[in-house]
Amino acid sequence: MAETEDCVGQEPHPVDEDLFQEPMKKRRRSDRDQRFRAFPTVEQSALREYEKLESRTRRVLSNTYQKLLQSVFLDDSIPNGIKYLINRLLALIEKPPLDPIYIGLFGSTGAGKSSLINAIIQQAMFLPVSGESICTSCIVQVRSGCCEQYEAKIHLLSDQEWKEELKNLAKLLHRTEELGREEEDAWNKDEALEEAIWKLQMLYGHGAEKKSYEELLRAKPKGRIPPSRVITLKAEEAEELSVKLDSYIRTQRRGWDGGPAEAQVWPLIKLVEVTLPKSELIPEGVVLVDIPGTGDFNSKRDEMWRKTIDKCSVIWVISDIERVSGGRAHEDLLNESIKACQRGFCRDVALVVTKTDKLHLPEYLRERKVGNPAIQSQREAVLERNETIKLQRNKILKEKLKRKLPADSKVLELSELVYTVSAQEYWQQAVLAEEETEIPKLREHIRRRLLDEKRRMVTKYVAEAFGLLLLTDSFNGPDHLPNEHLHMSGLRRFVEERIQLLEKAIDQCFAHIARPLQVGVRNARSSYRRILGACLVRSRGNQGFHQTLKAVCLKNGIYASRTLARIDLNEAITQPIYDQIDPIFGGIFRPGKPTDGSALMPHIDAFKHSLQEKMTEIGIRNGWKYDSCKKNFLIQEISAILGGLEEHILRKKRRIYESLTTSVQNDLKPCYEEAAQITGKKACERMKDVIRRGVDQQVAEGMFERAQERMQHQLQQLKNGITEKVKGSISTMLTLASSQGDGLYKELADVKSEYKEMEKLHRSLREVAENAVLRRGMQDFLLRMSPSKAGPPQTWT
Ligand SMILES: Nc1nc2c(ncn2[C@@H]2O[C@H](COP(=O)(O)OP(=O)(O)OP(=O)(O)O)[C@@H](O)[C@H]2O)c(=O)[nH]1
Ligand SMILES: [Mg+2]
Repeated sequence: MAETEDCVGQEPHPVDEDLFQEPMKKRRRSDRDQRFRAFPTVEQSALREYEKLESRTRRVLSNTYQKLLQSVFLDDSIPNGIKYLINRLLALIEKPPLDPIYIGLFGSTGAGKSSLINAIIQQAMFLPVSGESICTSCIVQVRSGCCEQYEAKIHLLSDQEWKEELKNLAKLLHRTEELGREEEDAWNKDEALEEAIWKLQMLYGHGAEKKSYEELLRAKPKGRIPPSRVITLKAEEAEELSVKLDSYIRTQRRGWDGGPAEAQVWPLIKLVEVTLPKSELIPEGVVLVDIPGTGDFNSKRDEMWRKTIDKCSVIWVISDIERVSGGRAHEDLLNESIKACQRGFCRDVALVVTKTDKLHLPEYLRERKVGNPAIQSQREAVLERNETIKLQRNKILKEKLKRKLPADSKVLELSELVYTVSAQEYWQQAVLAEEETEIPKLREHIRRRLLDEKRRMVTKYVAEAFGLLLLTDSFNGPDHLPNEHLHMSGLRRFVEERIQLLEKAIDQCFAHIARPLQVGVRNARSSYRRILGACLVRSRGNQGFHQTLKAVCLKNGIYASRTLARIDLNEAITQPIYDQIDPIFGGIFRPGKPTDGSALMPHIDAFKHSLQEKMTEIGIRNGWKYDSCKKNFLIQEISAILGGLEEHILRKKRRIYESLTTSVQNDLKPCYEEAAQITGKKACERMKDVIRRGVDQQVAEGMFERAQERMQHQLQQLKNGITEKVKGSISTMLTLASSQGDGLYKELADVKSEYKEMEKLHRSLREVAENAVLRRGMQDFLLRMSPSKAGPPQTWT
């Protein structure tokens, strides 16, 4: 991203340049214009206007900052108020333009994730794909930058992280028991074991699996590992990079020997980041993330897997059309995505059904209900089936989301939850036209998302900057009314009262979860044996399960690999509690407006409004003629402080949500450790026994109740955190607002011109929004009038 920011920074922007000339009049084809080639004209203009607004705001802030610094530069002590201003200005100047929007493609192996990314970025065969075996071996992030080159960064596990994995792999392979022939066979078929051997052999060569941990520490890896733990590849052409990258990404066959040297570092790869040159098709600021499989045995990689899912603001669950109904893996992935909405930042889940071209016409016609108009061609059949699937899956997915998420979640309002795509037909167009492959639709989804985010972010940024300029300017205003202090202390009392009310409201809001938690705990107590039993039984009995179970215990109840479905005992036995609390939990942390007082944010909003109202009221009563600036600033600044709170809450949400499983995992740790030590005859059965007994004992001693308490405790902590933060910031602000009278006032540099400029920028926010609506309206109108109706007029050049 550094390069990206550089490019933005280099753009010359005289502040007084006329801001919103029609783009048609200014045919300057700068890099900036090029960057939005991915957008149809209407969206291009809106994005460009928002970017201009933002960079000019930054410029004004920077000028103000410099002036302030100059005026206090030689002072021995800088008044607190000025310090506050300087820090706030700097924080705003350094704020990144837009956090990247991560779009996660999440799906079982072979579902077509990598093929889909290739189609979206219009680079056939760029990422490796395979029809035969598991293909993508690690998380791959694809974005476009502003440089001409293709670049990839391969991030490796750190030395420490690898040592930790090595220790576990060695433990897993350590065989102290005497095995019978049958057990020997079972041992050899164990998936966890196979994977462990494979990783060691890949990195250290044959025979590594027989070495002890200490010996492995001394062994020299075959591949070249740079000290920075990042391998950077560069290329002029897509194909060139694709070839270089292939063996890092592609899963290597087991038992394979020799092959490319690059592949030898495969067990160490944590993440691959690919940056394309300015892309025609994915705009800068968007990152497509190929998330293969269901996690990893290595804790660090597994954590990355979870975190990657959680940082996605859009998740596409990718499913092969032939597996979309009834597949267990598909359901698991869907559930995981919905969990990501609870834990993380995800606001947008969609189901992307792939390979819609796969249709056997005679079979389809026979299965199809009679009575509908006759279907003649493959194309008609595919399109009809797409419609049917959309209707069906849309309904199912919506119902599922409704059960898990609060009723007014944004994602439930989305009209399109299901896409039916064909990456193959996108290239071949033998049966379907480009539009019908729905790849363009996915691109549009991406663009809309980016535009929304940009609009939201710039609006907030400009408003915040305006507030700061107001205050800076007011420092240079005329002296204050003599009875100023009186009002300030009144305001202080008012704020204290309001904070108490806020605390009460938060308590009431969190109280909603108490009952479902209780019911959940009861359900968990009555069903944990059955759930645990199901987790510990494999369809093939103990065959091939021995080391996997050991791996589960070594990892405190969690085992994830590329080949098996994820096993998480802690999550499984707490699921009945989650089933009860999910909608309530989602409700507490939902963004947007409340309906019944169960959500947290509206209470904070109400607090904010009451404060702002009070300020206005005081202002009117006292005829704050000169101080309208100050009042406005306080109002703005209250929004800024409380806006920061929202992010704080979002970050805490994950810990709180996971507190149930974390608590259970902690309680069961001794039992897992005991089980992991078991060796010798019938080790698998004995391990299971230890786990069963351990869980029984913990449940009897109140494990689920403790988990419940911990979640409630975490919520209390969040409440305390919120009130502490509010108290701290508001008190700084009130001190600041009354500081001029306290002798902290200081003659500052004149920032009148910056203030005027900022006022203008603030006013034009509305103008930009109106322009966007107007242009969209015109486009829709033209589209309706055009006889062909062949999609939106797009200018790709
Ligand atoms: N017929 C058809 N085949 C497709 C389509 N998209 C992908 N495939 C095939 O499906 C197979 C798997 O595709 P990949 O893109 O490798 O799947 P993936 O989800 O990335 O799989 P992993 O990397 O193993 O997780 C390949 O043989 C692709 O050619 C499609 O739209 N139509
Ligand atoms: Mg793949």
